[in-house]
Amino acid sequence: VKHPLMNKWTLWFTRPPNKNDTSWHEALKEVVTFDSVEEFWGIYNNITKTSDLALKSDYHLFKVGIRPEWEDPANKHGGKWAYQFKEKRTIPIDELWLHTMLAAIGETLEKETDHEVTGVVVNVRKGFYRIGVWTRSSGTGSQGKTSKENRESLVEIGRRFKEVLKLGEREQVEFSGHSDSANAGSSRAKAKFVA
Ligand code: M7G
Repeated sequence: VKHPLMNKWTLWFTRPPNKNDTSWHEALKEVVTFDSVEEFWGIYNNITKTSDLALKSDYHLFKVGIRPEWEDPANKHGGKWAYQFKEKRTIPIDELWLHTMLAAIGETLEKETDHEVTGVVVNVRKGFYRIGVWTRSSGTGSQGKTSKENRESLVEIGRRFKEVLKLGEREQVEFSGHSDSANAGSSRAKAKFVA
């Protein structure tokens, strides 16, 4: 028996860029699409652990049909909640990323009536690992919601994400809009809100 997921998901991988790359998009590859719990574990058990990936690699797990890029129609008005783990040697990144993926495919990152989450990402960088949750909107109002209601939905996602990562009271996840990231030329743009 297969236990179906609420949504179909696609796993993507960004390999470290090389000098012949002409754009960011070239390093991004679609890996596999699945829609059951059993398929998820089959894939998870057969791919390289995040802790074994080379620097500048990423995994992206997105709802089918949505590319893990700012330019995708589902992301272009959106943003992301993110947290950077700087103690690379001691933090259990494989477990944290697994829990983030399980929360995504189990649909526990948001209220059932919200349809904000487009995907989750882990970045392997020189001084840190970063885990992110991408959303369709960025707090300016969407899907018939006022900007206040929209921000409340996003902050609820931030709270839930923080629980998944088991962060303490003093730690904060930060939300930033992708258009800010694109303009800043980096995803370390100024946070619009925190949770
Ligand atoms: P990052 O991997 O999000 O964070 O962005 P980092 O700065 O900690 O490595 C790194 C760079 O990758 C950005 O400055 C962009 O050049 C490129 N990049 C990342 N993303 C997610 C996108 C994207 O969605 N679209 C485009 N065009 N470039 C991106």
